[in-house]
Amino acid sequence: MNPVTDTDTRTIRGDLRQIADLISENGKFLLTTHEGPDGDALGSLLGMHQILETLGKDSAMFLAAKEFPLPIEYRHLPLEGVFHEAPVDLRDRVVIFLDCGNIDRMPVDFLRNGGKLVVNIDHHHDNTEFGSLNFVNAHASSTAEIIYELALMLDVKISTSIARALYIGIVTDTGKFMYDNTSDRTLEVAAALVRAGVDIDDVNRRLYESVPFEKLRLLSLALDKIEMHCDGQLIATYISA
Ligand SMILES: [Mn+2]
Repeated sequence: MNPVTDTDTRTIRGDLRQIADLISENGKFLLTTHEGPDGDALGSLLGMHQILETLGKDSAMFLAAKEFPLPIEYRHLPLEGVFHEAPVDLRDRVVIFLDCGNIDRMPVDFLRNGGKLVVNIDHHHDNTEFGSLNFVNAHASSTAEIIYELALMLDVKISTSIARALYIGIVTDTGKFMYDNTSDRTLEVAAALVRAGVDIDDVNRRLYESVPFEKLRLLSLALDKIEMHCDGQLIATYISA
């Protein structure tokens, strides 16, 4: 089998409408994402949580305690309410994994089999479809972009706060709209989020321009030791304690 063809024909797996219906039919949710969460993981988590709350659902977010404190660029996100343990009514909750290509990226047993059902929403082409219900769109720039489409299906008005969370997911996973996963649809979604009130200058400053002094020092140590190999095809460096 030609792996390229196989990937091409399976870039969209599952039906987002089914997930929208499942959300409409259920009242309680527990959301999570992969360990070592990045901007898309956290933005999707927070955006989805707020979308569910807008629908009047009971939504809880889970991240392991070891993830805190988050990297400095994400500390401004309103994640104070995140659970670090299983909620007592876990059996009644639909567990939704966001941006998680395989279930081992969130190695917490109760999330796998403690809830009512596992839903998996992601954009990694190699997603293992571990959920009872899966939606994987490898064309999407980010999970946040998929969550925006889901919000449209659910008729949720995008508040500035939802927009900001989803925008952070998109801007980080596209390398500020520079990677080739940035599609015309990605830019349309980003434009809609800006219309919903995202302050892109503020987001940019918090994500990219508030570099701690210690991080700059580390960078300077690394740059100080760069070596060129293979006629300039490879530049390497190292940091030692
Ligand atoms: Mn992602």
